[in-house]
Amino acid sequence: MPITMDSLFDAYRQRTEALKASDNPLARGVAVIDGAFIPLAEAKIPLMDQGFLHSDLTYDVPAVWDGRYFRLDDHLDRLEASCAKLRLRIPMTRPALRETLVEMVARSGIRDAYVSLIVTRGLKFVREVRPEHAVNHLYLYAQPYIWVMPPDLQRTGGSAVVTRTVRRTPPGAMDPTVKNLQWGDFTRGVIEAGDRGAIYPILPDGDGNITEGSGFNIFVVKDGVLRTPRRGVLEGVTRRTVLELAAAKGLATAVEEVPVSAAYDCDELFFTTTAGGVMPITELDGAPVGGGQVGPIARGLWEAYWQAHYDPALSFAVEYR
Ligand code: PDG
Repeated sequence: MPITMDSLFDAYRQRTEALKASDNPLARGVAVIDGAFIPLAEAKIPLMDQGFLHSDLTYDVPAVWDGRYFRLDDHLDRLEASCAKLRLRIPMTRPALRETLVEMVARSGIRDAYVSLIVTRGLKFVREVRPEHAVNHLYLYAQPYIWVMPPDLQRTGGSAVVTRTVRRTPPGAMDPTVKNLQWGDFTRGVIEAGDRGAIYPILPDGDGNITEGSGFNIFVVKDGVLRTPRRGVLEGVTRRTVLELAAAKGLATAVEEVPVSAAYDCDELFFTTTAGGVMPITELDGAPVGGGQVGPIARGLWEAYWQAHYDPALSFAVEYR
């Protein structure tokens, strides 16, 4: 049976209701602190953690869908690469980390999870310690799946603006391929979008191109060709999945500079993130995108994206107890 929005969201709603009825103390979220699995609401960070004091950290977010981790190793590869760029080390071996991530989700009983791994410098500031001597901290948690775009809005598509008051932090100042929580530019973007009657901000780079938005990559579709910005963005795992799925459908794709004007002159526009998948945008700066309805390419990729979550080459099942 091919996946449709109706079938996917109906099955998801049933799993969510079962989770809400659960009396498992970890069902509303779980964190791993010093090797112990505790309810997320009770998890704390030490005030002196430099991740908190100076945002000296990197993180990654894989997801579990319908009881299956999706592209976990791709997320762990990206986290390792991010750590290397910041001279951080994950204080756990890869097999132990993988096992803990599976165990954490299994214990919670959460079938559809947003999973976060955060690596911080630790308790010593960079002025006090050389990176090779720092004792880095690792925080792990899982919570019920987060939708950057709520399911019902995915049916009609969301609204966005190209921001006028803020640009994306330039790569020379902060490397956006290192997933980070320095969200000052995105936060300003979200506030501006709300002020202008829209939901999502698209941040330009200040040189006439678009980059990304508050937690998602951006695709523009024109005459059947998909384009997504090359520079100034996180190299999203969802973006990569969509590029692969599009190529498998025989669609042309390009990762390159995408001028702001291309966003205003496109047939379809959509965003991608682990926290919500393929998110169609049908209104930009108050005007309809394409015909103002979710387009066929976005819809086809939406279906292929969720179908891919059952592909054993990309996902594996968590064994719940
Ligand atoms: N760009 C940025 C700045 C992101 O934070 C994310 C993911 C992406 C692109 C897409 O990457 P990927 O396809 O690998 O997920 N960010 C979401 C944010 C969630 C939220 O709550 O806004 C994530 O961390 O899942």
